[in-house]
Amino acid sequence: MSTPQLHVVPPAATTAETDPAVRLAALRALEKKVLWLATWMIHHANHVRPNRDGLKVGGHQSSCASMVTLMTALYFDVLRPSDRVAVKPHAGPVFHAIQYLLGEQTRDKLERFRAFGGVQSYPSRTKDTDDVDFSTGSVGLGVAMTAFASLVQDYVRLKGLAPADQPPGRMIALVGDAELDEGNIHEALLEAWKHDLRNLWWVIDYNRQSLDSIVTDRLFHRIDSFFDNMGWRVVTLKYGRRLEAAFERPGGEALRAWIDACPNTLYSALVYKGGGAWREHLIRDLAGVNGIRALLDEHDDESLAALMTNLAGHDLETVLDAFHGVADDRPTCFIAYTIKGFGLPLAGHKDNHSGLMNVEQMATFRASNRIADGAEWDRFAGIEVEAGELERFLSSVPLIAGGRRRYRDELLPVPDPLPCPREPKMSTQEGFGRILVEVGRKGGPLADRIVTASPDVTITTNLGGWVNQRQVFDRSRREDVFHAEKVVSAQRWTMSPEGQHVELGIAENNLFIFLAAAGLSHSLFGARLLPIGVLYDPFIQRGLDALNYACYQDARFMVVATPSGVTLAPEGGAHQSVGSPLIGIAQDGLAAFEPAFVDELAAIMGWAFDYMQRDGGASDRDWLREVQGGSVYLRLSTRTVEQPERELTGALRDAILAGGYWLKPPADGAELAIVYQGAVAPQAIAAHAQILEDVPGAGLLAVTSADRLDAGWHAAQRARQAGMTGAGPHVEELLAPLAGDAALVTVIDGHPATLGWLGSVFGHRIHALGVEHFGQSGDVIDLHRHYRIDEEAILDAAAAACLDRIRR
Ligand SMILES: Cc1ncc(C[n+]2csc(CCOP(=O)(O)OP(=O)(O)O)c2C)c(N)n1
Ligand SMILES: [Mg+2]
Repeated sequence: MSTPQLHVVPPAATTAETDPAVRLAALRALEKKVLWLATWMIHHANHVRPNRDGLKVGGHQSSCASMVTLMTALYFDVLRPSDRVAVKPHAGPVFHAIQYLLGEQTRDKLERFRAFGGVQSYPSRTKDTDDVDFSTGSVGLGVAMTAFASLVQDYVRLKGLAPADQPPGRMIALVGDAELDEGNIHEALLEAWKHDLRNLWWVIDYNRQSLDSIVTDRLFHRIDSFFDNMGWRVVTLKYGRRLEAAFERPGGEALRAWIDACPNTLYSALVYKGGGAWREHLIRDLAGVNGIRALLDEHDDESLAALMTNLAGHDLETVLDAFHGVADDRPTCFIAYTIKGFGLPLAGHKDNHSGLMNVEQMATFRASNRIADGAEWDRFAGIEVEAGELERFLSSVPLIAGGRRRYRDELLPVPDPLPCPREPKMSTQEGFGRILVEVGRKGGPLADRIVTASPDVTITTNLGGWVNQRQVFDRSRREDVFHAEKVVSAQRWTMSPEGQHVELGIAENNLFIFLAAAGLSHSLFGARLLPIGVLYDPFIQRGLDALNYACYQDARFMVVATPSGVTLAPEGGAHQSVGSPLIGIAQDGLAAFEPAFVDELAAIMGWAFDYMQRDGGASDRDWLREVQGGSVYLRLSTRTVEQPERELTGALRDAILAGGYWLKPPADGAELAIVYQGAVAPQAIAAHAQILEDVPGAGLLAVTSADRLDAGWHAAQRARQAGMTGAGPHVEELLAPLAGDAALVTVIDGHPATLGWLGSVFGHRIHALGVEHFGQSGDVIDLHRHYRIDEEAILDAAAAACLDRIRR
């Protein structure tokens, strides 16, 4: 097994300032300033800015204070342009204060923290305008994102896709300690170990507080050991320099032992109560220890409190030394002991998570920061270092030295049309696998930039052919032992840096976070990838928050979910998806399709590869995201379906992409139409043929995307409200030939509400068939009958619709 050499990140460069004392003084001043600005930003939003709706604006002054030292050290000194950081969501104001000091954020936005158009509640790549690398908010996801970003960085670097002059960066998560309760972090940790990831730092803000309470004392040992188990270096930053010096004095060992043994709850309570309380407890417990009395006598209450809270996570020099001390690419976890609310009167109180300083507390804090009235936003007010010197220091910060950190890459041409396999009968799942194999066989830039990934369902989703052709990605080269031993198998998987398939363990969260990272590769690493994630449709829900997270960051990817619905029949019960078409409609940033035929699928995939690369920026006029682009969800099936013999005309292709077309057009003024989406096409076709005997003008509408039809309809309505009278949505065009009082019988292997809304477009009567209950095992015939989505059910609904019309 050989491991190709990735460049190791060189030891972190420090700021250009060479005099360590000057540098430290500048960093100390900035640390103080950052705490002030973050605290003030939240205070201003809650107590100064007019409040129009009576709701508490909120913000997390204590969570911010906890991270100020760590983030000051990183952003103003340790980070380099290639590094990427996921900031703990509740430290958003700290991040934006730093950006403001670096000249990357405006005062106006800070003043509008959590207001419309201002700084977002939690760091957002898409909604904030400063240099957010990864969005955070739903705790745990940003942390995992750094692991998959590291994987993607390796992927593009080992293939030589990243710009040659760009050194590798460290993917850094600033983690709240309670975030470690989120299972997705542990899933990611295991996957990171399997992929032997490098250049990954997780900095844990170990303030031993969550939202509700103080975390258990024993947690530290667990944290330490599970990172250690995964091969990470663990650097524990426990005590600051002042406390370490005190431990060297007579009685120091006893003092250390006392703090080490102090329960988190008591430590927090004493932090909150202050010097007098520390003194009382130390006298009670250590009075007889030689040296303690002298130590207490030398400190007044204020300096005793400062000493006892001198944890390493608030000790700038210790933090800097620790970060600069890591010079290799081994994944490293820094456990930094901190105090939630450090430096604020909220410090240590167990209820401080949502606590806000009151006006009096703020006045005292302002005085201690020497900030005059009206100078609250002044970058240099109250700072002890001379402004010019600080300005010079700021302009030499390595992170901003290279300019813009959002990269671009060229667009990949998409063959038009994509190759489409021709068989009399096929399933969309089979079609998908074969289209991909054909794309791979033709080769070229598009094929080379496709990266597939699957959570252990590569073979069962028909991706095996593509993987045989393009092989599995791994940082190391590993032969396929079964193949080498001449064991017959349809799969031949050699692993190497050239491979284009990322095989993941069975954790759908990881799949979606991988797609988030790979789908941002153009922006993060300057190398465009076209990621395709393949999973079983029902398990989208397992990773739904991560899917939402990926879309929220505007990552670009294709999700292929197959098989789906009750049509996967014998697999049965819990494996059947009901609500996923509604997810497809509701999920922002994701265009959802459910084709019935493989030629439709090929057209959609060709469009999707282009759509995934569009980057026209968001605009009010682009409600369908035609210019902006987005990600794509394909809901496919294992059901073998007779394929239509046809060549797609341009008009038909456009209709497929807009969401639907008449497979059998209705007569003008027709009183009935059958409308289907996806794998139920055969029974819709059969029922329609029968209905024609009684209702000769009835139409048969093929919906390829309820999502696009719905989005187009809403977009057109909004456009018309805005005065653009010519805006006509595709769905109106489709339904226009029908009589005003016509009935629509809709059918889908999924929730009936997916198509039920079609009745609202022109007020047509609707009979919506679909699945509303948990599935069970059976064959397709039994299950379609049971859930009333078979031919008979369609005929019954059509008959009811016609009777209904007569009765009216
Ligand atoms: C998935 C998710 N669940 C719940 C929350 C609500 N929440 C926000 S912060 C938090 C606790 C954070 O504690 P920790 O990570 O230790 O950060 P600290 O505030 O102590 O710095 C919770 C439960 C959330 N943001 N995301
Ligand atoms: Mg915490």
